[in-house]
Amino acid sequence: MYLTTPIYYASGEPHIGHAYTTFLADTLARYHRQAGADVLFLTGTDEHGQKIQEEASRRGMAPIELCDAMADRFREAWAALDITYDRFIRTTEPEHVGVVRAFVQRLMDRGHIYASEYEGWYSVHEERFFTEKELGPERTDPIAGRPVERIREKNYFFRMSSFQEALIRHIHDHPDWIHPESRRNEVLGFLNKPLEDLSISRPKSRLAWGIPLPFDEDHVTYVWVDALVNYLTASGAIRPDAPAGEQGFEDVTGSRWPADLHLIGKDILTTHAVYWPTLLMGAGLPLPRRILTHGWWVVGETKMSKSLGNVVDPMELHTTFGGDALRWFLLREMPTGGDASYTPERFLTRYGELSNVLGNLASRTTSMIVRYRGGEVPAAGGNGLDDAIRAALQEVSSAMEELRVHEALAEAMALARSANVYIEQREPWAQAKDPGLGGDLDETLATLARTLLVLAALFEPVLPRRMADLAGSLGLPGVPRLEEAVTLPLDTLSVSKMGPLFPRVDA
Ligand code: ME8
Repeated sequence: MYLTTPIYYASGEPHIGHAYTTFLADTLARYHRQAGADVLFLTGTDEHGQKIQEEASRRGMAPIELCDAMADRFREAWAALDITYDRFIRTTEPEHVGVVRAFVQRLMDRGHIYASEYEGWYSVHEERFFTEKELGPERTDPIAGRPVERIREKNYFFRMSSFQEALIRHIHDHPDWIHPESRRNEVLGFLNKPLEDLSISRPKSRLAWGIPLPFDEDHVTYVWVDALVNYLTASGAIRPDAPAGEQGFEDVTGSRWPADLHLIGKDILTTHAVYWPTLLMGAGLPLPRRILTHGWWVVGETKMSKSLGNVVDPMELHTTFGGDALRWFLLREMPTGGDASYTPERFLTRYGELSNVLGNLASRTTSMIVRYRGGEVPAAGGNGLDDAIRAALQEVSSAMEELRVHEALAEAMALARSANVYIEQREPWAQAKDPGLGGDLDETLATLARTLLVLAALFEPVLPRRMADLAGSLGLPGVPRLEEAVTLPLDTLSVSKMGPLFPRVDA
């Protein structure tokens, strides 16, 4: 299982949007590891191009200094948020630079690249081209209002247009390739118009911060081509130093290519579902197996933006509520693939589910086992929640396979709710008072202990820290895998009292 997040621009700090995609990837990675898969989970930073060069100069830094600092910021955030990536890629790494150069050379050798003139309205101040429409009647740049010039420059172009038919066919032949369906339709709509060729270079005289083209060192690779290739670099499929013909383009067996799943936000759908697959077709490489596009986090009803000053800092919520609670809120609140809104009220409501349902169940169960049976789980036949457990396992697994992560979490929480109802019905405190009901009490406690084990395994992908605490108070060295949670003999547990998993926080 090879899954990826976007590589985030090294021009800004990690925010809650980046955290969402990365949590989603981490939760899927943990889920598949639990199921025994060999997982490669990739994330990283996108470090070349105009955005980075401009931000570095604004801060009076060299581009690489900015990238070093930002790559550290992302790695620190992911460490604090318990992200278990296997590989953090930086596009300034020598290995990646080599793969990008080999990749564009390969496209050139196969006849898919040509040089041509690009002509457009260029703002020297903004260092970018604007379309006629963006300029308006005044012919001034829409950002700073300065004059623009008509310039012509040499660019290299990728014959993207020649892969239009093949891409449409691929989308039709693989109905699940782009998930969810609304995004698939969006891409098909885009492909209704003729596809243009893609400019894949910038003259170094205008933009120096990029990977030089191997066949013309005066030009650097367009940052999106550079960035997309990261997925290939990390797969280990391409060996740029090998002689031509042996670099891995002909045969990817033995590498992790193709990726099983690219996770992206809807802002970068076209680059991933049009540029990337056509570039891969040009290089003669297999396409990624699936692309999951998720929606947008807004704050209340407003877009999150630096200029509005409403960017939600994941680290602040992490400090107050813990990383697990943040992860739970983001993954439970956003229907996977859709949009969602952050408000402090919604956050507290979702947090309430953790403390009132799951946390409450865990503390009631462990304290009763300690109080009534000295921490040992009684051997008892029968399990009053067998059906509920079986149903939860089934529902969680099909929801995860179908990338309905929010529903998988709802199903797991439903099992915790059923267990709380079971406690109310069985009234173990009454069973404990009546010596004649000892056998019933044993069954109640054994049922609850088994359910907690299963819940620990089910929730581990989304609540890794708290579930490790829970496993600890059941006397286990770590969270059991699902299979073990179902079969582990209960007399191997040794239960101790625990503090609240999700303590009350004063709003
Ligand atoms: O686009 N809601 O990087 P980037 C949900 N470097 N997700 C959000 C979000 C929000 N408000 N804001 C950001 C780039 N994201 C390129 C990618 S990949 C080869 C190159 C998430 O730093 C979401 O996953 O702008 C989105 O696609 C990504 O961050 C964009 O991050």
